Amino acid sequence: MTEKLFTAMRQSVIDGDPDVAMELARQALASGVDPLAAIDEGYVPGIHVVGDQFHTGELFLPDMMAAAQAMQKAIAVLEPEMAARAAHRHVLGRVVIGTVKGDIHEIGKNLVGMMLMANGFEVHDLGVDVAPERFVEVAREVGANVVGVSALLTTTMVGQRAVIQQLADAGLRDGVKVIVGGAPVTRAWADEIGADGFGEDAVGAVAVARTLVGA
Ligand code: B1M
Repeated sequence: MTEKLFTAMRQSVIDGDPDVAMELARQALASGVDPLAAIDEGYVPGIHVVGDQFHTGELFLPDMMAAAQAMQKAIAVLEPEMAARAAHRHVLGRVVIGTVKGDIHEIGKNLVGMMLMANGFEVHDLGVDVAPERFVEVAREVGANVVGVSALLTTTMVGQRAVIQQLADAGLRDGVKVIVGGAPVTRAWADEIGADGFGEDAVGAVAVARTLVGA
């Protein structure tokens, strides 16, 4: 039953059909399916198929946009339940998260933010196309212990280095741990730019964040 639901979720993203994607998310909630499992095992495999087909030229940018929209609409249905599960938890740390300047990919970053929230972190999400100065400004403003920087393009990954550099220039680097992630990001890249942690996926990002704040 759940497998059937996940297969339909995957297909709704491939079809770029937000109505079906949202309806399936509602069905998942009604039948007590873990919202994170619905995202990871239902919708995410669908967006990966779309990405691969875009890469091979079988699908085009409008198809990728429709798929992303279907996925985001479904996640919006699941989000209140994830937030409810996170309520009344002890705050483990303050995280400022965003996608680097020049990059508008937000689905993975949103998932990381939601997972951190669900696991007891206070999360300040700056959105996409975020200038390094903005990461610094908000990190200072909220007293962040962790800054999370997402990048999905090989051309924008350098923005992660810029955020680390600007945190250092602002004298905040000692008190702020930096986690980087995103599809093209590797542990070797994280080490090269002097990040404190690398998250391969949302679950990995939470594990790294917990370690970095000593939780
Ligand atoms: Co774009 N895009 N896209 N795109 N897109 C990719 C990334 C691409 C790999 C597709 C491909 O060619 N196969 C390719 C990048 C190639 C490269 O540089 N290596 C690509 C391209 C080329 C582009 C454009 C340049 C296309 C064009 O205009 N010609 C353009 C760039 C726009 C820009 O940013 N300036 C573009 C645009 C778009 C859309 C707007 C259509 C849309 C984004 C919509 C949105 O986010 N609102 C889009 C999409 C949807 C994708 C794919 C299909 C899916 C990305 C996604 O959401 N994945 C993607 C192909 C792919 O990844 N297979 C592709 C699902 C998500 C759950 O995974 O984001 O990897 P991901 O996040 C994971 C982990 O990476 C990690 O945890 C997450 C959850 O498990 N993670 C972190 C992410 N951030 C983290 C931060 C952390 C820790 C872990 O710590 C802080």
